Formats: sequence, C-alpha cells, structure tokens
Amino acid sequence: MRIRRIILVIGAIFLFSQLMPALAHAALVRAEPPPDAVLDHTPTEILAWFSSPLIAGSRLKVFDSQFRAAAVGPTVIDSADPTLMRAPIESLQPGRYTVNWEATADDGHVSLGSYEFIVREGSAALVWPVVGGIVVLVGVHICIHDAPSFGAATCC
Ligand SMILES: [Cu+2]
Repeated sequence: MRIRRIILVIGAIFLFSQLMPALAHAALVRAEPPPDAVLDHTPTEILAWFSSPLIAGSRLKVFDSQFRAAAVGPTVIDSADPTLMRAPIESLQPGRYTVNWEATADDGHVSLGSYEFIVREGSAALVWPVVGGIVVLVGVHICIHDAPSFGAATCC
C-alpha cells in the first residue's frame, strides 16, 4: 500500500511538471474592445490582457473585412502590467475588424490568436452634420439680430 501511494505521488509530480510549461504559454484573457463587441465609436487603442507576462516581439495587428491592414501604432507591453499589450489605432470606418495577436510569453514561447469586433454605422457620421447645422443656424441668427445696430459691414 505504501509503495503504491509513493508511485501515485511521483506520478502526480511528473504530470504536474509536464503541465507547467503549457501553463506558461500566454493565452488571451480579455481585450478592449472585447471579442465580438459592437461599438458605436471607433476605438483609439487596442488592449489585450494575457495569462502570463509578455516580452518584446508580442504584437497586435488589425485587419478590415477586405484583409487590409488598419493603421495600428507600435505595440507596447504596459509598463505597470506586463500581461497587458496595447497598440494605438487610427480612426476606423464602420465595418467588421479582426485583431490578430501574437503573444511572446516570458518563457519565449509564442502563441497566436484572433478575434473580431464591429464598428457600427452611424454615430460619428451623424453627429457632425447636426453640429454643423446648429453652428450655421446660430451664425445666421447673430447676423440678422446684430445687423441693424452694427450696420451691414459687420454682418457676415
Ligand atoms: Cu511556453
């Protein structure tokens, strides 16, 4: 009975030691924008958190539905949280986007993955014409109101 127990313990230690390197690989834990998110506004930055600390070589890339690369700034590993990598991104048109991540864990092993998010048609494109319309209306109002007292020369 004692020998059998010792064999079991050794077996468990062996199994655990085999699993350890696999645990060190970096897996995506969460991201901002999150996978499958539907956004009203274009994101300004892609953030991705992993299950283990990352080292240089880790990177984020973003592609549109036509597989064209979106303008993404250099990927950096967050100085306060080494499990977080982040990359600034230029304004995105409405559409479906794929984030490809390549995570180099601190054991040197590389893992890859991707997820999608959607930038919804609308908000940014709708807000500006409305704001422009208000500005034009206010301008016209001031012109008409001020015209009699300041004379035609001050009117736009
Ligand atoms: Cu590894």
